[in-house]
Amino acid sequence: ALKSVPAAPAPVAEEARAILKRLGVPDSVFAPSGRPALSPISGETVAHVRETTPEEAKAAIARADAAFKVWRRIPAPKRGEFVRLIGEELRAAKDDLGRLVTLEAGKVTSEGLGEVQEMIDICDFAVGLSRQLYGLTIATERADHRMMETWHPLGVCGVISAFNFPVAVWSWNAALAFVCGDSVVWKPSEKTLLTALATKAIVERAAKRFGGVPEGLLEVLLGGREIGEILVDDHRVPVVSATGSTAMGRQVGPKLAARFARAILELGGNNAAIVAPSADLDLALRGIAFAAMGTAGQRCTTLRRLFVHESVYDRLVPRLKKVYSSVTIGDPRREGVLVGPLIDKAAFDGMERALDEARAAGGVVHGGGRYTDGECANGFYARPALVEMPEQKGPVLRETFAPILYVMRYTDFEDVIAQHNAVGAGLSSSIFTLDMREAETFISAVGSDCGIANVNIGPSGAEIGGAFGGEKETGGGREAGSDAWKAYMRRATNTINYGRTLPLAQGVKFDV
Ligand code: UN1
Repeated sequence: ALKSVPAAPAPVAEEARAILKRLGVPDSVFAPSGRPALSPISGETVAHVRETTPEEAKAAIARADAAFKVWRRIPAPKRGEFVRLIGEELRAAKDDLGRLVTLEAGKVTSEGLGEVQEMIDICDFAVGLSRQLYGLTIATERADHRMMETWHPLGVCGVISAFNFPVAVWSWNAALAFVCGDSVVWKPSEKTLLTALATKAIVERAAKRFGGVPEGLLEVLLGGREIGEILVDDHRVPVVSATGSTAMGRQVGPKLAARFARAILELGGNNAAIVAPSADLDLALRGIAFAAMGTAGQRCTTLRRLFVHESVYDRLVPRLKKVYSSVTIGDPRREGVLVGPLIDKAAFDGMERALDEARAAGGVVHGGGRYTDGECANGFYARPALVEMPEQKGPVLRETFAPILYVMRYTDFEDVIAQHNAVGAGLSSSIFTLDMREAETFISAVGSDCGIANVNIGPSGAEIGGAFGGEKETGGGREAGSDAWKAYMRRATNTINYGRTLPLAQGVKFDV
């Protein structure tokens, strides 16, 4: 029976259109013949967005290339001032943009707002970075010489982003690219055009306040894969940062390699956690629940595989099952809802297929299936599934972008590390243990092979201060914090002779 719930929130399309207006998205971007922008909350069409034609895409890249040639001459701390203003505009727009993320991507309210906070955080980081694009001074082997490295702007930076972090992923790339002196051409997911348009309007406000931002510093290409391909194939784009599936990366990576462009790839994850005998089980339970069910299992960093030591399995897994069966699913705008809709039918069908395969492989499925209560009838809401597997095989070995957690028992620590690493992807990982030998081994050279390895927190929800990305089929790229900025610049090594002779390196003699 339905619990007594407050009146249904406002119709999705109306609310989204009001936000777009408030955020300053012009009517000219919409056209009846355009691509429908849907909300996964209700399946409603919010608007029809005019798509970018191939000719327009090429013209946009040309404008971005011209903008780069102006922008690279602006001192980096001044470029940082522009990003500071973007951060200010994002602060002012946080409620609206966060809500639009909820409406368009289906994230629950706090996660929609959290996504915008992530944008603000990376802007702050980039502002500081704009005064710290340091190169080294290096000891030379020659007398009266100096050797140093200089970091220069690189060019047009292509950004291809996915529906699940429709605006934060753009910001990790764009905030760095802008302070590094690059222009940006952004191809957002065709499933999240509205948040992209809103972001563009916010950046334009910052540009107006800054004054002197060259036209074309941020271009947005709206459309499907063909439009993305134009960006990937264009020789004026020396670096492309692409977030999405490993299948997408397999297309994009070789194309970029063929023209010697730089690729920053952030692809699939098949992230695991190990629960060791000494684990704090209360803490592990919360960590696992958020990492596995948060964002309805649609994060690259979502927890998908759980290895539980046999000595704690019967204490942890029944509690986990309880959490799974009682988690609140529903309209992500409602207070208390933790699991919103999947992005579309294809995502739901993929989940069902994986669960069938898991059953065929001997798995016992708890939960799963479509949730259609009340106002959820028109979206693709799924009950999160916890699947007890006899071993790691079948669908456990790949990423299904949905809330499925495969649970397995383990006995031996070395063996579980081997199993942990025995999948294609290498994005994020974690261990719950109070044993410092296990914890340190897990994050050591012989432990997790992932780009992110955590202790006593789940694999998802990384802060922007660290470099974000992973190894193997995750693509090897790093975005956001630490020294990820270096991928957006080119490095020149400079050797200066301030003497009167010409000593050659390696002791070579060449007297003419
Ligand atoms: C993604 O799913 O593409 O670590 C990125 C996290 C977020 C980013 C996820 N900060 O879960």
